[in-house]
Amino acid sequence: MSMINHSINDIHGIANVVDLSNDAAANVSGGASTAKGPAFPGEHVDVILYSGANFTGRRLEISTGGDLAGLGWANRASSVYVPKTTQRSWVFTTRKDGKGLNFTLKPGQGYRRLGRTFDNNIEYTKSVPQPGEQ
Ligand SMILES: [Ca+2]
Repeated sequence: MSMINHSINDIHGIANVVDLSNDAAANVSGGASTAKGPAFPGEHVDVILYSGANFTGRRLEISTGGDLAGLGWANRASSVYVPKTTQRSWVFTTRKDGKGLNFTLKPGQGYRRLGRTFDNNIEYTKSVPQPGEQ
């Protein structure tokens, strides 16, 4: 357990944790023309996975969690975003059974660049209650 915690802390240290809930969202979506910034679809999209860092490359919009291999997205995401319209937090794990190393994003949060533990290494995602919910 201590090793897992250490790894997650390490990831937070090297990854850019991006809180897109406020002005940062506008900055990202209006950023470099080469980057496809996060869309804000607002309807039936809970999570957006991007094959490249900085919300670039191919994107996968999902609203139902599970094994990403079935969508052709196992070990592929390099940046992730949970739109602020999403009602729950989402957990991302390195194993397709939902175990292994993991991190959680609240609505409006994303990772511009996943650290080495998670880059191209997410196999499963699911929604989880927000803190304080049952
Ligand atoms: Ca990738």
